[in-house]
Amino acid sequence: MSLVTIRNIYPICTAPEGIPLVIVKVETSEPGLYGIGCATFTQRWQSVAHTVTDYMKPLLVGKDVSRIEDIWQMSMVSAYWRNGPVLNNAISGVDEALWDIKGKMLNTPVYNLLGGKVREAARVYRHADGKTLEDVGDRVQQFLEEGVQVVRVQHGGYGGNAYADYLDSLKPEGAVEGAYYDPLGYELSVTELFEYMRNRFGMKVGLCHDVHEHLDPIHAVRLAKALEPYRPYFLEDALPPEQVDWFQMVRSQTTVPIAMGELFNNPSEYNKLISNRLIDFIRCHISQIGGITPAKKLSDFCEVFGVKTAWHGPGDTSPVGHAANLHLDVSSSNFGIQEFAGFGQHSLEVFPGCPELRKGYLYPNDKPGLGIDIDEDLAKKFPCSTALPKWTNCRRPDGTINRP
Ligand code: GCO
Ligand code: MG
Repeated sequence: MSLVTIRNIYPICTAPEGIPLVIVKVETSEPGLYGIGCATFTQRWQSVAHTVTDYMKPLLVGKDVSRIEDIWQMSMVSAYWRNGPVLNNAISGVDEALWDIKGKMLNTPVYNLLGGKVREAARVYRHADGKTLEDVGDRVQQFLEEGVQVVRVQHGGYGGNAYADYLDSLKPEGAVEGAYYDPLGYELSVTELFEYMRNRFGMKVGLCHDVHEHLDPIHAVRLAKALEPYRPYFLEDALPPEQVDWFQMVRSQTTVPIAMGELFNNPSEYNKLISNRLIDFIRCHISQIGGITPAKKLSDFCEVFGVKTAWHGPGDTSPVGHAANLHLDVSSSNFGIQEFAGFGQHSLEVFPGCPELRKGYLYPNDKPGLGIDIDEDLAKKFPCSTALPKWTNCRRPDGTINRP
């Protein structure tokens, strides 16, 4: 095949489940040959879309589609300042689309370009939450009956604030609006949650929990110590990225497996955590670090230090992003587990070729490239909202903003 070049690049913004998603489509000089990639930063989806149109397109149209590494490196430094969430997501959309194109040109799935399968499917963990401990437990039971082996348990969302009806009594006069929560009440609720789950399900079920950076560092250490007898599968985001040096104390005080990464954009945020073995699972949001190209490098770097992958897989990762996660999952020896928020019916229709979940495992198909497509006409029927998120206006009882 003669030289194939990038002919057009554009964003497709769609919200099949009400969550804004950004997909990038890269069309080539070869009629009918195109790729798609995930560029989803849901809180700033418009900024990513503009970046794709205003900068990635003029930068890359005419470039050789085979030069994935060079295009990634060139895109990363093109704005001089780099490693931010908006630019990284725009780069990810192109990067994943180029891997998709390369697979299509070679008539093979992307996982074969990453070293081939080391497993047939990726074991997933699902999200259980609820109004009461019994509700959370019932949700765990449902997942176990579906064959899921690891469940993330939360009681009242992040910060356990959903049912803290006493919160108003803790606020000062004239408290401004926000997503208030009580750190102490939350911290105590987590040990109650794990006590309940272990009494109901025993010690063999994998249970993880997402602190979502809602505790002061020393209280995060205290919580990790308190959970040790309950043998969590992992404790996630116990600290905000700005306080990761406290992980040394977590490590010295407990053997609770530590997961961190969805908020990282920049290698300098995770390099030392990995090389000093201060975490057990790296959880980056792959589009947040720039796509498959950096994620594969990060996964291999982690393998050297015995750190496993648990890529971010929430509702604000697109099905294309979940497919990209999965091609890495099935081809990485140090894969740990895959977060999977599930696909709604609209998503299944907008994104033909979604990976299939069967008995707790997510299966890729054997189609060339990422194995997933997007129905652009149908995508248009689910416009993205421009409303700003309220949950990130996270506040402690006295009104202090907390990392969300
Ligand atoms: C997770 C994450 C998400 C994030 C969300 C932010 O572990 O899946 O914490 O729930 O809060 O992706 O937009
Ligand atoms: Mg999380």
